Amino acid sequence: MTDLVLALDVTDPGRAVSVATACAPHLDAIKLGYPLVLRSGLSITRDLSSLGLPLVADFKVADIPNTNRLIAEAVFSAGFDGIICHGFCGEDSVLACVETAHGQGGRCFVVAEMSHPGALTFFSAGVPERIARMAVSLGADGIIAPATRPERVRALRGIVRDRLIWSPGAGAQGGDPKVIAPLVDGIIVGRQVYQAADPAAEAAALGFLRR
Ligand code: OMP
Repeated sequence: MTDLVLALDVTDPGRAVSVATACAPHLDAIKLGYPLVLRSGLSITRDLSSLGLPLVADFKVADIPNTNRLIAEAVFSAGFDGIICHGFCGEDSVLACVETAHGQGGRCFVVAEMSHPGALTFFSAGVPERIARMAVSLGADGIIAPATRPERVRALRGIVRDRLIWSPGAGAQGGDPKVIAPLVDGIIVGRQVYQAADPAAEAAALGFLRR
């Protein structure tokens, strides 16, 4: 079973709520990040809470431990259920997010390797493996790994074992959802769904991933 996570990078808050509402029956979680929250404010969680889906804040938190903690506290106070942080800032910074998430009954995902071509400038030479190992040792709930590079997801699975892998990069970024879904616990899809003429139908069509 692979979860379908909608990346709700819709910049108009009203449309974001209507897309999320239409797609909700076909989703397992919704991921919200800067493109929407910078326009809507954190209170968008109130407009989405009635959907009954986990809401994950993708702020790719990447700061010193104290600042990470303050960001994570704001995220969970606003009603989010999960947070995504970067791993490259090191153990103490990641731990601040993991501890804050767990203190609020939430989950923390750590970006191990990004999905875009330029990611390989720095997410290479064993760095993603080191981040994945660190995420496991700090008790993070899962990692983010690229649907654009299934072979890398396989390699990282060998490290994180039964921790979750959520994977963005299918659809608009060129990854094949059929290839990546069996390798991961959650597939993150944005534009393929929310830019479709009928987002709910597109989300429903991805339902085969969830079986
Ligand atoms: P689409 O490319 O439109 O499907 O959106 C992918 C979503 O996943 C966006 O919200 C990205 O910010 C996010 N994402 C990546 O695309 N690549 C990554 O390496 C990491 C993320 C993420 O952390 O979610």
